[in-house]
Amino acid sequence: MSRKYEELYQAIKSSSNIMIVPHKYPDGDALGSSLAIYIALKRMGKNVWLISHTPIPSKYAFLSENYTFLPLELVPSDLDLIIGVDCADKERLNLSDDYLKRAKKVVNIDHHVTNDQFGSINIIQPVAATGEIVVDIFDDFGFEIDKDIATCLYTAIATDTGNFMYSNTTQNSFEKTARLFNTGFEFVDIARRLFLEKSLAQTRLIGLAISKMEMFQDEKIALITVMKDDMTQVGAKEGDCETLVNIAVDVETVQVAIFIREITKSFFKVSFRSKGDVDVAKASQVYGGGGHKNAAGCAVNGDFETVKQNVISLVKDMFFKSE
Ligand SMILES: [Mn+2]
Repeated sequence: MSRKYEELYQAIKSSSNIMIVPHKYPDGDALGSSLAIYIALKRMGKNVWLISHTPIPSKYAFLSENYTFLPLELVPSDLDLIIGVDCADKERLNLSDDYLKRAKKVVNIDHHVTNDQFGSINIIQPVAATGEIVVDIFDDFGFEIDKDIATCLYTAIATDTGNFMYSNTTQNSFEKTARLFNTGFEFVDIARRLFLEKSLAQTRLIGLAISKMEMFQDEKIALITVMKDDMTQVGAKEGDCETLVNIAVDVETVQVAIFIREITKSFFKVSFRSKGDVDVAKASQVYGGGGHKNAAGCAVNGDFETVKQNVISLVKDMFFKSE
């Protein structure tokens, strides 16, 4: 056992009351990894509270069918251990210094290289998903990984690697996932839920949005817009917009996809996706937004036509000026 793992093992062993905290606005990795730890600690006979600062996205509701993510207020104050999961920094852990002082120790399990080491025990490994670290820890500790835990950890790794298609995917991602298969977890069913299934409203919204998609710059720029009326027409909810910009960037000629969503008549959310070296984070920064090279976003004020023209001009000038 490595020194870090030994420290964690001892901390768990000597604790009775443990709180597990995924980052706010939790994704599949944060939810799957924290739920896996919750199940394992419960089985050890610990008193465990699993919290979430913000609602669980409906896509992941199946994970918590038999478990509840509590609001922070329902956790008793005498904690021995707080375990932050998939939180790149203290801000994402979202607990005040006073709150953290309630616990004897704070554990920080995460995979972001930028992690600010907020814990008293920091287990940070630069892998694709926190789920990969959890598989490693459980195997090292000799904790049994059964169907339920495997479902959680597969969800964690598969979602953070974009179904094993993002550039962060490594041999380790596959190995840690492959290791889960001897549990007989419902792989096909879970994969379908995570990567194929959509609500009817979402499916209709995709149809509507694609029918209105506009192309610019020899079909290298695609623009998809969704107005409030479109959402109402198909009965879509906010989360139903998620995949639209990815559909646009998957058009083979497209290098930059832009997605504009009307929030109010004079306020719009804009998402960018790109392929290869086109760094759309630069475009979102012009409007005070952020993101990564191939996926970024920002919010823009103005009337729709002005916002649309400005965003398209920005992308043309920034990435296609020489053409
Ligand atoms: Mn993650």
